[in-house]
Amino acid sequence: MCATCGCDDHQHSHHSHKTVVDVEQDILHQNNLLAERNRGYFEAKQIFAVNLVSSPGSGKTSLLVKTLTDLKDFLEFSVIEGDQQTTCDADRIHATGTKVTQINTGKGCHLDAHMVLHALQGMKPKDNSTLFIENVGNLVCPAMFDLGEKERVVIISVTEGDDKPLKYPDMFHSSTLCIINKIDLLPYVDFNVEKVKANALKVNHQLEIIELSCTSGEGMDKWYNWLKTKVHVSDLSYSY
Ligand SMILES: Nc1nc2c(ncn2[C@@H]2O[C@H](COP(=O)(O)OP(=O)(O)OP(=O)(O)O)[C@@H](O)[C@H]2O)c(=O)[nH]1
Ligand SMILES: [Mg+2]
Repeated sequence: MCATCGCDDHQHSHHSHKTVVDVEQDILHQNNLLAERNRGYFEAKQIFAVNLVSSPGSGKTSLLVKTLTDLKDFLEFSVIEGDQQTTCDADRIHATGTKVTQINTGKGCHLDAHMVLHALQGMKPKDNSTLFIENVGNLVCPAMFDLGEKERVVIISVTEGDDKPLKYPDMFHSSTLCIINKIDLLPYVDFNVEKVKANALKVNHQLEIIELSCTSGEGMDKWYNWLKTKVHVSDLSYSY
């Protein structure tokens, strides 16, 4: 699956277990140092950085497109898009008029702090702005890689099954907000919202949870209020 984070090595490596663990720790250590550098940059420029993570297709880009469209007159945004291939998502963001940089990871199954550092050097987001980083669609590897973000937001959609927080705990454990997306589809799928919430809270007691639908717009106000609180904009009046 991934050429860089070492997740493949567990199954296929001929190295001893110790070597694999050493290599992994080294990669993560290097990543953490660069993540701290990014974090310092964000703090100095008062940039609110959000790392959006989820399985492929849970609605990361849809959430961004709707948010950027609804709030662009009130907040300054920029976006870093992470995908293995294509500029599909960056094109969707660009269409909203928002500054966007695409990172193609090739075989890599996650963004790392170094890639984000490079993207920042090119795009130079404005002071006091909000930066969304859409990670590669993957519920596993991105959990291990701190990008220097202030908040990590995990999206789960109702077509994925309410057991996912238990099966992929690292992602839910390392996130501060969980968005349950596509609630417009609840009548058609076997997905118990109370159960997924209980499962997510089992993994992370402090996780905030918001249910919404990017398609119908239901619940989007709660997400905007979360953003508003985090960005510390006191006199923001929305018109969505
Ligand atoms: N019914 C419904 N469909 C949605 C909703 N949000 C997103 N979708 C659809 O789900 C599909 C995937 O959405 P994306 O926003 O591309 O998902 P993503 O997480 O960015 O996907 P990757 O970048 O490939 O990981 C699209 O066809 C969207 O139209 C929603 O709230 N309800
Ligand atoms: Mg996307």
